[in-house]
Amino acid sequence: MLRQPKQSNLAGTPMHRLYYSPGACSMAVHIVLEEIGEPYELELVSSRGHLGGVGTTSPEWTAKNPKGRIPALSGVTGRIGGSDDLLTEAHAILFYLARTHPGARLLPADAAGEARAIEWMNWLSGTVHAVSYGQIWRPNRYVADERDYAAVQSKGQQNIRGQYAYIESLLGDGRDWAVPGAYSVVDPYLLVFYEWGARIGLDMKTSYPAWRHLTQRTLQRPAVRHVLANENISVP
Ligand SMILES: N[C@@H](CCC(=O)N[C@@H](CS)C(=O)NCC(=O)O)C(=O)O
Repeated sequence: MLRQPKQSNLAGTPMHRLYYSPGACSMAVHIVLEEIGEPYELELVSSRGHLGGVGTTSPEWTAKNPKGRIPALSGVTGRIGGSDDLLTEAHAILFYLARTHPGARLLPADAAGEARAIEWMNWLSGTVHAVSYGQIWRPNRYVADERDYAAVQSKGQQNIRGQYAYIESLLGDGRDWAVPGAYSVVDPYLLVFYEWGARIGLDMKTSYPAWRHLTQRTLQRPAVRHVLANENISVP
């Protein structure tokens, strides 16, 4: 059963609730909520196996978010992807949180810088996550016959290797953060993909030195350490 969201925080505005699953792409949103430092609630919706709460494919969850995915954030005016006041899609949620909390400086203020952040987010969510990790972890989305799963997974592994080499080449140009100049919502999102790389058998420690350097800088942030401990995720 999903819990009823609390109505408001002390300022009378709705308190956000993040629907998340440990180590999933929702981890980037969890980190950004911590970076912002305002109270929020968490509700676990398992995206794989049974980690607790309801599952992403359960009727309780799909009634709320027909896409059957996490992350989702409650307390955001309007409706497109899910139920009233529920915002779906990691990219949308990360940008919403950054824009509603400009003091946290989680996105560049200028149009070109913001477009660079979108350039990262769109490719990571639409290609690396949806296509390549979809092929590896959800081959059933691509082919109906289980006998074809191994071929789809193998192609996904090949796609990820090419995409990770590309990420390494981008980060290897001497920049400090993913969007050069400052930490942004893209960095915790990239951390998710770094950890996933280890999960699919890549040697993240030695094969991607520039990415590893960025990850080590990201791991120094208290908000990041807090969330990794909370979700019980270790990063190589
Ligand atoms: N386009 C969505 C994708 C979200 C997504 O696929 N999330 C995964 C966890 S990382 C999920 O909920 N998987 C559950 C499932 O496919 O049933 C986004 O970027 O937020």
